[in-house]
Amino acid sequence: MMLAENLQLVGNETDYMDTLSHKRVLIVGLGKTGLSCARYLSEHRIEVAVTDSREHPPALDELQEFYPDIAVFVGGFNSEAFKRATCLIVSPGISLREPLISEARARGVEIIGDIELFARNVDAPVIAITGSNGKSTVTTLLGEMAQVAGLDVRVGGNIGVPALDLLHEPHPDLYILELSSFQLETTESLNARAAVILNISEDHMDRYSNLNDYTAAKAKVYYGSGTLVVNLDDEAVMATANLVRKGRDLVGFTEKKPLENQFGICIDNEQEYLCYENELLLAVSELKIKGKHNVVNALAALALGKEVNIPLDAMIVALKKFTGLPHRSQWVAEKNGVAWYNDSKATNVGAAIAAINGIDANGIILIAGGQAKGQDFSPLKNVVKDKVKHLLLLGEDAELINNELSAYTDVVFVKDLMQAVTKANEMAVAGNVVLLSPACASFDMFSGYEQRGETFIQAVSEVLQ
Ligand code: UMA
Ligand code: ADP
Repeated sequence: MMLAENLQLVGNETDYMDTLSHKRVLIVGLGKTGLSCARYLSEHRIEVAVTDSREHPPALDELQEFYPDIAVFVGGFNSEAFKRATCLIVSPGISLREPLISEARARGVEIIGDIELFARNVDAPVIAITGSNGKSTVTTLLGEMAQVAGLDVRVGGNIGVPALDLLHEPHPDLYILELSSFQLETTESLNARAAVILNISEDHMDRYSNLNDYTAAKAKVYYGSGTLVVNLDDEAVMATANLVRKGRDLVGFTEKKPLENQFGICIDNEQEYLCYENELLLAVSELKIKGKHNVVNALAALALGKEVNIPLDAMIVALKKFTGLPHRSQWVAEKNGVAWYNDSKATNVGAAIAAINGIDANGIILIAGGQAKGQDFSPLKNVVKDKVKHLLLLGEDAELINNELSAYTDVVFVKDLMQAVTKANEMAVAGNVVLLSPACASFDMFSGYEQRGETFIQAVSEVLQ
């Protein structure tokens, strides 16, 4: 496609597969990622073994059906397989602090992840997107912008389709990857054409020692020689970018009026506009996605798209159409002047703060709780004090949230989402908004945030009948 001519190709180390073919490769983890690695390496005739600590990992049946010759060790990590291996490909769900992995590292065993394998074999420009919140929204939006522009684009990574499953002929014009800190831990050579850390706030504190440790993993998205796209309003992002920058191009986005080479918000005739430098691009009121955080997400997508020469007019067409993803500040219903929103994907405090701030009402009835993942809930105090009228808490760590917030709002404990919705319906008066934005992971009560969101939507439809 014609725009591809403007896109520089990133590094392509086909020799790496040769090197790998002389190693004894152990894939650690047999979920989506482990399966994608087994599939990719088998297709390249590289012999592998697989191990998973779970008795029946999700991809076991598929692996055994399609790759019956691959040795598989489940129901615990097989220490003999680790001792034999000279290269480990570790799935994102497994901490590198796992003792058998640390021991392997001490023996000089190569340790990589699926994104590193992708990076060593990719054949077209990559845009890499990480951050504590907003990744899936920006990744999807940018994918839609590229499509409107007529690019052959493949979108994947943490958002769902494992990156290696995107690597097949014919080569596309562009890859867009959502990357988690877990995936970045094992990634050194991605060299994205443009990369962004959207924001940094506490998440996964049950896996990292502290915020620095977590930030260091995210910083790897900027490794290489591509453009650094930065959130000018986020100090942690700026500090991280400045550490790795070394004279490279930097493009910024901000909630303020933009300066040179920046995307931001300008006021014209009392209306807010998305802007590039002085140029007005689109009135904020024309966006279908709501809340300041989503305006910032739109600016981030514009900044990334510009770096791979997606025409501004195509990006604006896509922006106007984009209605957002399910489970992210998703409008569910309105009855008797009360609006109901599902923000089940808010699995950390930063996300819940953004969702609450994004709602244009003071009388919010907030439903929150689940697994805390070691987070500090105190940053919620101010928004809860200002905007949340009742806080309905459920799940494993409800008490922890209560300890931080009970001084700032009325707290009610509920046993499940049905009870939360019933209670919220009794409490709400016209003008209020009921928001599910849990600030916690869902795995104590649900299979994931999708099931939690769907359960909420179902409960709302039953209660409002
Ligand atoms: N696990 C074990 N033992 C093992 C291997 C895994 O108990 O031997 C557990 C992990 O601790 C984890 C779960 O199994 O709880 C899944 O881990 P996995 O590495 O097998 O995950 P995959 O199925 O390969 O899915 C991963 C991402 N999951 C994680 O990082 C936990 C998916 O992101 C991603 O879509 C997929 O690769 C494709 O790239 C999901 C996620 O929750 C959506 N990501 C986290 C987030 O967004 O907050 C980081
Ligand atoms: P991620 O993929 O990083 O989890 P999503 O785009 O799926 O991000 O959004 C998850 C939640 O994070 C949303 O429901 C919303 O509450 C919050 N959120 C989205 N964008 C931002 C942002 N730019 N800043 C802060 N919070 C955000």
